[in-house]
Amino acid sequence: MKKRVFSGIQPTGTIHIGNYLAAIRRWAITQAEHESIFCIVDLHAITVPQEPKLLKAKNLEMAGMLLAAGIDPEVSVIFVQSRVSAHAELAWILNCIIPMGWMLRMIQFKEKSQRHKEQASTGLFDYPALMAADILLYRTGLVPVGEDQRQHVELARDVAERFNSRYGPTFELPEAVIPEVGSRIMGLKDPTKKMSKTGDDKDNVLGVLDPPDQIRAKIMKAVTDPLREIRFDPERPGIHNLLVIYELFSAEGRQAIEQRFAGKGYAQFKAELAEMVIEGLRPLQARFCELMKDQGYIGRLLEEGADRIRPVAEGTLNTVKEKVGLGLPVLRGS
Ligand code: ATP
Ligand code: LTN
Repeated sequence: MKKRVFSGIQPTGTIHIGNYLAAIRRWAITQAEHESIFCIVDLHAITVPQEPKLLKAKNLEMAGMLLAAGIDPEVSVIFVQSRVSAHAELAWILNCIIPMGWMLRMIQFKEKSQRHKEQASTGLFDYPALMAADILLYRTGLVPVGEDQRQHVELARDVAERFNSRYGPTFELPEAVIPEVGSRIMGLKDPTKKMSKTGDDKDNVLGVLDPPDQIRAKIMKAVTDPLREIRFDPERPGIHNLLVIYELFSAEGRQAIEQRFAGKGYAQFKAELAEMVIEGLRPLQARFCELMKDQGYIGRLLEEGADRIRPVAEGTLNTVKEKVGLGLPVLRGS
């Protein structure tokens, strides 16, 4: 049976190869297998401070990136989260059935709030409830994401089960779809932490729009280890991460890659990896530049996407309100 696919990406920071390999590229490859919906989550973006003048432009830029990566607006729906108000409304209702204890277990909040200390907003804490609303509004079956989002998708599933058992069958139970390889691309400078769009040292992050010279420089500076042996070994996070990136861009098997670099030095491996990444990203960068020349077109696509999907979201929201008992009873007389 065909399931609905939904995923989201924040319109913030540098779009990096972790976002591309674990999320955007896979969305494009599998989009025709199911009904696919991709959302640029600007309401999630404002959980940390954003420059108001830049945020709208970032929405367009992210849409340009999704299109450049091959997401076809004839096949999939692309839209901006804040253009469909049912997301925020359902998030509130879900807030009222999610136990605090579940939210307190969310690892991403613990990590991100560390960075922002006492400035961390209530929205940042509540982020998973909004994400659950995104997913459940469309009766989503499959949620393709990177490893860092697994816990949030599981929360969405738990919320769906809790709602269904309290109010009767309403939501589909969603499942995370996480790639076997590359579900967690690590930082180039600190390969013990995931590469991240925001708050990272520039040299830690390989941006999909980085020009060739920058890609070369960042990869050459990437942290490895003193062992000088080019082998897939998760115990050696630096070289392992670079090999995984090579594997994903080359589509070669692990054995073939290890054989190719047997007895060779890290410098040669890194140089070849850089060229592989540069060539892999070249068509995407060219398409992105082309698309960004006509921002009116991207804007219209996003509005059409929101218009197409809004009735689905509102349909679910109305069912939910009815079940929860919000609004007025049907009154007799005028
Ligand atoms: P931030 O670090 O600011 O939270 P982000 O890089 O995690 O940003 P998101 O917009 O939150 O970017 O995530 C978009 C998608 O990219 C999600 O599916 C997420 O799981 C995936 N993703 C993010 N970082 C990585 C990574 N380092 N490796 C693999 N996938 C990743
Ligand atoms: N929290 C996600 C982005 C996101 C999302 C979603 C992903 C918001 N809503 C719904 C999947 C489904 C992140 O990548 N940080």
